[in-house]
Amino acid sequence: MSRLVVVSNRVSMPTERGAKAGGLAVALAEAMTPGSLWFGWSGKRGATSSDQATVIDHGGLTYATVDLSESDYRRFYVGFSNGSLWPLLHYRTGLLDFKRDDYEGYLTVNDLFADRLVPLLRPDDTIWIHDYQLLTMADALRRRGVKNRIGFFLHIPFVPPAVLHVLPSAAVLVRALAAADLVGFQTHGDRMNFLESVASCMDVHPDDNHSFTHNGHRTETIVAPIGIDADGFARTARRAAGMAETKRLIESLVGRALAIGVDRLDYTKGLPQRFDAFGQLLHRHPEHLRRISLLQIAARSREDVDRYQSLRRELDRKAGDINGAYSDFDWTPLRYMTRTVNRNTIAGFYRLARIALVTPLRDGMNLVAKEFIAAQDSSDPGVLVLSRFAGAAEEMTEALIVNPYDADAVADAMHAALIMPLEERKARHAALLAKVRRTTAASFCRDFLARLKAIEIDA
Ligand code: GDG
Repeated sequence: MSRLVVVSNRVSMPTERGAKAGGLAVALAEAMTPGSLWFGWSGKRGATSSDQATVIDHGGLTYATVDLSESDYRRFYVGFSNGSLWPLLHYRTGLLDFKRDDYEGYLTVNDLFADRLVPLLRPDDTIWIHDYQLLTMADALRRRGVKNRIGFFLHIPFVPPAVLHVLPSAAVLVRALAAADLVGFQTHGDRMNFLESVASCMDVHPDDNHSFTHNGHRTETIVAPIGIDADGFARTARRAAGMAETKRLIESLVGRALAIGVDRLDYTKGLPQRFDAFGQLLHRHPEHLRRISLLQIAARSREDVDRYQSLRRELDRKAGDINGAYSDFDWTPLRYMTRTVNRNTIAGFYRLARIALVTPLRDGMNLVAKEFIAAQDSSDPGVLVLSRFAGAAEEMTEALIVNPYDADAVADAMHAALIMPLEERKARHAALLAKVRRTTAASFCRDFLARLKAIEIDA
């Protein structure tokens, strides 16, 4: 049987597991059947980038990691990946901080990854590359003569050509992606944008299967929405009911409704707009004064990128404004924390919440929306307020779908959620839960890999 080789920017080493269980790490853990190899950056920065990968066997899996020099890390990761590609692919062209030197560093690190991976490869390995940091790696492997099946999955959105071309060298990236045999997206909209970009950059048009051929190489595409282990997460949430943190939260609420937001502190997540909408709820629907608290967990992220520091200052100020304007001596409307919270604790908090606010300005999928639904008590479930610009909205149509830029509309959706009759809450939750249980982390991996392995390649 062919061995699976997963490549992602960051490898979570077994010793770090649990510390930072984000969506990507959990989904990839599902893909890693015994014998698989996981290759990527170690998270370590040194004087020079590694001249060979460090290979460790653990728990039936092989982990192969490389260190990056400080300069490679800055140009590849901070500079181009997070300063150019991240804002661009979230439609935020105004935030683009493009520097040619960063772009060159990006190509260098994608080449370095390919150079360090090639000696570890076997002829029948199936290679699965993940996400926006590694757009040119499939092509880098091909240039080194690698003939294996290569799949690529993009976890974040893909933009239409008019937005894409704001980035200098965008066409180079699109052509490099076409070196993969299978390119996967979270939504139909993202795939359509990619195929239009292929047409615009390469003058190549897709067939009826959304595949295209360029210089004799055929590239297939797939829509494979990522999900979570819904039943496992539901168990975690139920168990959390007995935890000390859950009890403390219940006591502190003294019967008030809880609204919850859980996000990385990132400008794509629409946090300032969410705070404004919460302020609007208290202003326009004063019957909720003293009756609701919003708990916003905003785990600090990418603190070495300037825009993330200014966002944090903006949120500090807005939180102060709302609490200054509406607090009472025994009630704080907004509880805002930038610490990382334990995953089990978060599961218990979701279950207590009457509303989840998942209102990103753009998001590839958004796993918080799925976690919240999985965590609910189905006899008295909370209501999901979901941005139409999250990939999750393509499937999760029974949520209250909002435009996150419209503070009044989000405030009205919160109000509707607070007064929603139990029967309607149950019906919406049941429909959403069925969907969350259907597309899980495991089914995502299975569907993508089945399609990749079915592709005929000329060896
Ligand atoms: C990218 C795409 C796509 C958050 N705060 C804490 C914490 N989290 C966990 C959540 C959730 C995960 O992190 C976040 O996943 P999201 O999907 O919401 O967002 P991104 O991090 O931006 O992920 C996204 C995803 O990749 C997968 O393809 O859905 O669109 O942007 O699991 O619960 N976890 C803990 N403490 C926190 O404070 N433990």
